[in-house]
Amino acid sequence: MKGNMTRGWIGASLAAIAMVGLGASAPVLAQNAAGPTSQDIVNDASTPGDVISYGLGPQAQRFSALTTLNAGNVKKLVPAFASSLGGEKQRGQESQPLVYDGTIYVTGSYSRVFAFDSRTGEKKWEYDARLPDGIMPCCDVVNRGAAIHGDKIIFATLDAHLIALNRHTGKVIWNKTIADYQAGYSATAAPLIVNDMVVFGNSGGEFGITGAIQARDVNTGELIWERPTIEGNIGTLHGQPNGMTGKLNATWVGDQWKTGGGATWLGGTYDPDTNLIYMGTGNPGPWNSHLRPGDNLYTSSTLAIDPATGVIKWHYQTTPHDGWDFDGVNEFIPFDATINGKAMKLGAKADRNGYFFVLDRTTGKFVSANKFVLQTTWADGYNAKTGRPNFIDANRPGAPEGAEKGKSVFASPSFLGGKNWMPMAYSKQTGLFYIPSNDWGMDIWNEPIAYKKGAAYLGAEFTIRPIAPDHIGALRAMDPTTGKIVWEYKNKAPLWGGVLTTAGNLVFTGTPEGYLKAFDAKTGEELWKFQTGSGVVGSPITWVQDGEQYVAVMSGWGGAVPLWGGEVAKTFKEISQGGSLWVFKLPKEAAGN
Ligand SMILES: [Ca+2]
Ligand SMILES: [Ca+2]
Repeated sequence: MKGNMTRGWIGASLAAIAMVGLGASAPVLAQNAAGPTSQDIVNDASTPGDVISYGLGPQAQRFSALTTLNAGNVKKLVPAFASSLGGEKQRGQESQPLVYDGTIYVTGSYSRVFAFDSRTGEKKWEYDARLPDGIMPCCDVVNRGAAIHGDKIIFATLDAHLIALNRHTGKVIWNKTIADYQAGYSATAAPLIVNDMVVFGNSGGEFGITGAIQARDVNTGELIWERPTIEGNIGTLHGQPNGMTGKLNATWVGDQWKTGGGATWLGGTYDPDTNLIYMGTGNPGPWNSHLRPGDNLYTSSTLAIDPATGVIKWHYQTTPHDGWDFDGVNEFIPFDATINGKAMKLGAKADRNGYFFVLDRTTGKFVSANKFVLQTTWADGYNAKTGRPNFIDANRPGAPEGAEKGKSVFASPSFLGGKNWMPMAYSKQTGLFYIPSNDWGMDIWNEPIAYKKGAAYLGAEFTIRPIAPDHIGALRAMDPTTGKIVWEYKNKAPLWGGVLTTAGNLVFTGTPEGYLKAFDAKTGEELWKFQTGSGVVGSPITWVQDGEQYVAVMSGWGGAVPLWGGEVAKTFKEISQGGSLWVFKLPKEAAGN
């Protein structure tokens, strides 16, 4: 993994998708012409007729209170329609659909957005971003989803733009450059709407970029505040300096904070109860940890941010001084539970490093960390008092000597993570988190590296390896009050799709083998599956339409695994690419039995 690792195949494919004409305008329905407000988005989880946020609510619990479709009748769930994204190039479809006012909005690979009729699947419009040559996404040309607000659909592009489209026509309302793609920046996360602002993160942690969170006016795209995630950088508010992130050189040596990584590439969640935005941060740069002594704040952390100012209210670092590419970007999901007889406002995160964290979401105070994967070689649990990992020093990849590579170690999880980007779900009915996890390790060794603008900044090489004979993927139900795994479903290929849970005692997730599957939320029993024709790496949703309950998910195999899978690639070598929105429903006559 040296030099520019993606330029070849990205560059070759871009000419082919230069511009597809915009579709015809859809008719505007007068009663919903104004569109969703920020308050509607806060209430998204309690309005089952639409899905207007990434995660079914800004807390991103991915929990639906609907019970029409349930463990008793899910066998009667049938396809309603499928809509193809088309295009010569397909690759990973990691998007979560939105549904509003008779339209399903999805983002596709190569920074595309589609609007489909939610009853017939007919395409209303398509928008294709005009991507330049030389974009540098590390891990496939994916996008995780759009945001909706008022008359706008807002999404981020692989060349680090944020674009607002008219949701009725697909025409551009505003288009802002958020960072310099030639320095390695890109963007793939679904934006978050908070108080009429678009809050979003950047990608590029493998290129020595500086992670940052931006908040922009949803109506104009103008920057309101920016908060860099690396100590030593200065934030802004309304164009004025607004204080340094952390303290200069407290956890970084010399000028290393200028190329320190900490990309915020998965976006964040918002909790109206504490009025905090929670953003995860990626790995420090370079991967070779011997080149950057210190904890390297605020990489591999969860940050709690004041939405009004962008100031960091608290932080918790899941992997101090990371040496394995354990990005800490995973979603931090607010939930309430009683622990040791005390009702608490909590948040949980299943980290790439293999541990499931529960924190006090008001203060960031450490509550617990429990393993959710088979093996963690790099640490043996966490110190309950300090909240720091008990490192196993012998299992950190060694320092290079001169031009020689350092000592190779076997590390588990692999850098692809005990859990990667794919979002988990929390059921208010069972009190369990459902984690799409993977059991795998890697040989990893360090090499010398120097920063060069727009070039990979790793100083490490690796080979991914399986660690179990029968599976890599494992969907696991975690009790956050005990840290125990209640059930697990093992999958041969790595799991790479998001999870949905419902009050109908159901858990949905997709597999690379092409299935959307439904499980009993209490027991893990597999109840239903449907073959979509390509790997499912998107996030499912559910809603009510015309008195019937619907489920939708994107199908289209890709993402980081086929690019970096190494020895585990044999578990998915037969899987075809694709690019389709699949929509299912429980017919009225099948409900209630
Ligand atoms: Ca809703
Ligand atoms: Ca990374």
